[in-house]
Amino acid sequence: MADRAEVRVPDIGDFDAVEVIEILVQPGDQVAPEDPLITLESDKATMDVPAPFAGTVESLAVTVGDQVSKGDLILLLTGVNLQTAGQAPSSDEPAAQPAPLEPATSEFRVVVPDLGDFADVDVIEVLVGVGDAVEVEQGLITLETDKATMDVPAPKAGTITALLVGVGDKVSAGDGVVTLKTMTEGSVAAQLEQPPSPAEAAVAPPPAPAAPPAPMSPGAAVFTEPAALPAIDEAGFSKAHASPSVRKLARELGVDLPRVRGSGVKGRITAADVKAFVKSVLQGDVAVGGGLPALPSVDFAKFGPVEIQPLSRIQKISGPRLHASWVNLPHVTQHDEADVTELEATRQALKNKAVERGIKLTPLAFVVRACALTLQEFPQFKSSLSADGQSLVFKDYCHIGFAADTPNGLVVPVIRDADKKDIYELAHDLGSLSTAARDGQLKPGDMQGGVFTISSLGGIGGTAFTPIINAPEVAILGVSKMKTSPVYLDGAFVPRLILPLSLSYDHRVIDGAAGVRFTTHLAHTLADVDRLIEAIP
Ligand code: CAO
Repeated sequence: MADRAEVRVPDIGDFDAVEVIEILVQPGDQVAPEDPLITLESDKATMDVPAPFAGTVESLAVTVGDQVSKGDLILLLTGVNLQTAGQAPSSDEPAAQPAPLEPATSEFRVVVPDLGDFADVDVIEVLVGVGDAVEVEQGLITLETDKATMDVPAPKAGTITALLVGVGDKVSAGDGVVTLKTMTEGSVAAQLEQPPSPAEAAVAPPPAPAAPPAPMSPGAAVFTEPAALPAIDEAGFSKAHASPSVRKLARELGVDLPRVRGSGVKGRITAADVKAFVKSVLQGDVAVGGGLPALPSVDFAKFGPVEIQPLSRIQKISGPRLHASWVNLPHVTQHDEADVTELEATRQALKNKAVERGIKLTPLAFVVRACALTLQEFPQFKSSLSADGQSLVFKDYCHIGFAADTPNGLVVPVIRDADKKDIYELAHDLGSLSTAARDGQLKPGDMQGGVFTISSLGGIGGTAFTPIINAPEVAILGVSKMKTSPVYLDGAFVPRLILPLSLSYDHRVIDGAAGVRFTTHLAHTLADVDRLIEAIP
């Protein structure tokens, strides 16, 4: 059968036995080149395998849940136009030893998309450098007009080979931004299993270079101008658990992916979820907001010398997240105090023992333990509101995050199963995660899955503050510096060591009475030293 071809898993880098999490086509479906066929998920990434050429799906060789590796058969295509495909057909005979093809690479210019009425727009930031690996949709440069700022995103994943603009340049639609070297279309490229015979190879045309990208539609640029559409949280968008085809759909529809609740495996966002989200917005079920009033832009240099210091990568990521939480979650902060006189005496007594085990026993370990115990009694404080705002998601696990101050900015490593760890194990985890955070060695998994966060400024000072909730969590505990204060006890003032607590909570989920019950319980737990230091069964 001359027009029949096998589509196999392409080279997917270092990954092996990757799970098929979605089949996007059925037998009988007509597919065009680059149409996504299946979605694969490793522990690091979700990727689509696109059709290498047009054809009709004859049969599928994989199902959801299968583990596949490079070279595994995905499906059979019929009606393949071999002239345009530039490839040799598969025969009905079992395939002879195929030589796995190297992924084809191509290099092309990414150009400024159609900017509507704008021309000669200022480049105010270049977000990448030569040699950087970029993801599809990752911002390359930021443009600014007097009305709006927008990122020009990478149309494909690849490596930057040249920068064609610099900060201060003025650009218009069609001007080059960078040159990008890609591995064919999408994150990975599907390839024909059957290589051409030596004779065919001699005459076969070389693989067609990837077509240069069509100028991007205005929808591809991300306007942060106050507008009727919901603003896209770029940092959240790039992290959202969705395949490239779903991301593309979300871009086309202007959907802010972090706001969409994923119904797929492990919370992955599917195309149906994106469409359902759009429907809810149109029906008015989901508020999208109308943008915030812009802040005045001041030319500080008019008043004296200034120095411009770019934000760190972490600041660029955490800033929009903090902002999103602050503007989306109605924060209330409940301040309280815990009497930690006995706790501190016990900690001092245990400190040296801990040092012998290579552990630094700081007050924070006790606070984590007390929070884990209190969260058992108040599970609502480790729940999350569903994206549609209609239900609460209760979690049967207790991974607690803590804010760590690093030279590059704020990060939140997460202690896994904090409720199953004793005080020494918690202190050990705090130490090792803090060190990794400061050395920039945290892995993405070390910062995921938290249900509640603690921000301790107690080692530095302060009496109280208003921590910002690490959304989609619903509460965060701020801890300030303990100090000896006069407390009226049994008819006399006595010196007691007092730890200030500041609990911020999402008032949509937690009401004031629950907030103060939580901090009261937490304060009692911190005073109950025997409970805090008891071994975990
Ligand atoms: N009151 C008084 N002293 C305290 C204290 C408190 N509440 N908490 C800690 N301390 C003391 C510790 O005992 C330690 O003293 P010694 O060295 O004499 O034993 C000292 O302060 C420093 O502690 P540490 O910082 O090494 O350890 P930690 O476990 O308290 O904190 C970490 C670890 C990573 C949370 C901390 O280093 C950090 O980065 N804090 C800043 C967090 C932050 O920036 N939060 C704001 C985020 S925005 O909301």
